Amino acid sequence: MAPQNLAQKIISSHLVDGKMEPGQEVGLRVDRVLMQDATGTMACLQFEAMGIPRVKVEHAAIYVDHNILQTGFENGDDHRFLQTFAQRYGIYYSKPGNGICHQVNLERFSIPGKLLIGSDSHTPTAGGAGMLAIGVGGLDVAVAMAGAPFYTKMPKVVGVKLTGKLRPWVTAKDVILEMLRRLTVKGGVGKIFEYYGEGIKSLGVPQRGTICNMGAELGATASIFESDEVTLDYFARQGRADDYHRFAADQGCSYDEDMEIVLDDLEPMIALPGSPDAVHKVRDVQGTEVQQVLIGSCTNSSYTELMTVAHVLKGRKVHPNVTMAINPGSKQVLETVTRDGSIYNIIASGARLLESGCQGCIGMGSAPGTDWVSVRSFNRNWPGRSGTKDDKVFLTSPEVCVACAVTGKITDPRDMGEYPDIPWPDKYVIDDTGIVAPVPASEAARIAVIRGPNIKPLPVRAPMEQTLQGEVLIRVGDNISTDAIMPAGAKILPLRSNVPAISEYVFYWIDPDFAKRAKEKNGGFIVGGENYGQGSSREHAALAPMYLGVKGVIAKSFARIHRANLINFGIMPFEFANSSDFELLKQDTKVTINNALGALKAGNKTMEAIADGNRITLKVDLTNRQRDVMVAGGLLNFIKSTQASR
Ligand code: MIC
Ligand code: SF4
Repeated sequence: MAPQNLAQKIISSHLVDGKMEPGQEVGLRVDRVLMQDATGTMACLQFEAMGIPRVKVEHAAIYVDHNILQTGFENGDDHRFLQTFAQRYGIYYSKPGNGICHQVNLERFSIPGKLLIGSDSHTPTAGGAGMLAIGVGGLDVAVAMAGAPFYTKMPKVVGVKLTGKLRPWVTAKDVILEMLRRLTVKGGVGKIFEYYGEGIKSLGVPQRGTICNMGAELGATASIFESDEVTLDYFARQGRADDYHRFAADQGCSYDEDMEIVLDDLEPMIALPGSPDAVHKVRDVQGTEVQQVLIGSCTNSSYTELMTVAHVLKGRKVHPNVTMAINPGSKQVLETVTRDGSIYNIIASGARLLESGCQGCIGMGSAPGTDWVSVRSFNRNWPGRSGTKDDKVFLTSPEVCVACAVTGKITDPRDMGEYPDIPWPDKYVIDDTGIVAPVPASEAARIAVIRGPNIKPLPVRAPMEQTLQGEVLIRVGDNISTDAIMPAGAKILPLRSNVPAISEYVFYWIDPDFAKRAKEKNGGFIVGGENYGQGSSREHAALAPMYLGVKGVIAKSFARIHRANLINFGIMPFEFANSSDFELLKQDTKVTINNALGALKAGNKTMEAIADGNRITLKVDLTNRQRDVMVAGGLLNFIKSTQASR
């Protein structure tokens, strides 16, 4: 057999269907799954609808980290549902306050060489510990928990050679910001990034995790590092040396594409408001006054980062015009920094210490004031995501963040003196109090699953119609994120378990009348530009439009997870054969696609739409399996029909 890279090794050892040729669909056996609260209630309801008594993967975990504000009964009810559901069906439950799913997963449950899928787009963070970890929609997780394979297109594997060593104050965040600068937010679609070379030796597992985490912003399927002595060291300090094994690429393996980054050449970088790929050198934008600094998120809230921040803050104060808040990635991080005494420097500086969780990253608190410049160590800054319309959110490393907090303006941290070289802790504090184990299968029947009134039944689409007909309900431009389609934030996120209620907010920031119009017109079509649906895995960006009667999205191109979610919920993802036809499909244009059902069944690669008298060719790039799913009206219907016919 030809020498294989890491991605090929994991994919070939998990392959149950299809051929490993880039672009072909592959079916993969899933070892482990991860869910979080904002996508997890739906995934659990979907799993329940399949009637399987116990999860069939080797490890499943659900983390409460997004919806933890508890401004009404909704979040608490969801937490209770998830905990009882988890105990009953064989899932580990991580309580609110225990940390962000990706950080806790890296610390406590990552295993090199395993295949993990998770209902959150930053699941690839676990690639920092040698896992092939892929972000997917909740329904894909539910199906995997039922023991079925996960299907995706075989990605291209890009080898990224890291040479040299990062200079002081330059960090892993700068590596991934450099990738975004070079490749943009759509440069990673259909690709896995595999980092190798002597440069990886100086990056710890959490730093590798930072790089893999923000590969999601490239649109990548996953990112991965080998497991080596650095990984072993991390696992040993986690008290999990037994979970380690060496997992390396074969000597002489090759990649579909190659890149190189010379670490010594990098400088502190920052993404300007609006998009994670608007990357510049900090030096080029320094001096801008800052009103808010936030440190945390699944990208950058490990022990080393918090310790570095604490060290910089020692004997210093947060600038009078700046409000600074920190949300540690996990209880373990917070506990270890507290044990070491460094938490004192953070509190004494005047920074606000928040609990471990997603917090301001998803607009759950910490929304900036009008015209504030907000500098964050997060991974996403699409307009409005912070919870404030017309926000100005910059993304950068914790090192740049803390420099800004102290000086009150965008500052290159190399102006802050000597770089604090933080050693790893001898041992992290190991205390899994925040993780509730499932009860043994033999006792599971005694656990009653508790449902509050916020948890509404799952809406299901009817099978595919013969003819698809309706008006264009909205036309949007390129790189529309799932945050734009289905916003989050403190008002909307608590409604994730209630599709009728959350549907009222589809496209809320772009066009608050969208939901009303969609209902009045009995559904219709959405028209989009390139990379439609970039960003999160939230299937509500498909599920809620489906509930409003949307039958198809016609776009120039799609982001991977959102495209899969559209198919899972029976919404046709059409691509323009000729992208200039985009101009013909304005809001209110009447669209008819005759014999859509027949064309789907016949395997046609195109369909013709009649749009106010114009004929437009639409590409239908679906595998046979996806066609069957579409005909059934979505994946849940499809699975149920295959279960019934067995
Ligand atoms: C995000 O960062 O956008 C989220 C919130 O974590 C989402 C998941 C969700 O919307 O529930 C993601 O990244 O998939
Ligand atoms: Fe949470 Fe933000 Fe990470 Fe999403 S990107 S999982 S909201 S911390």
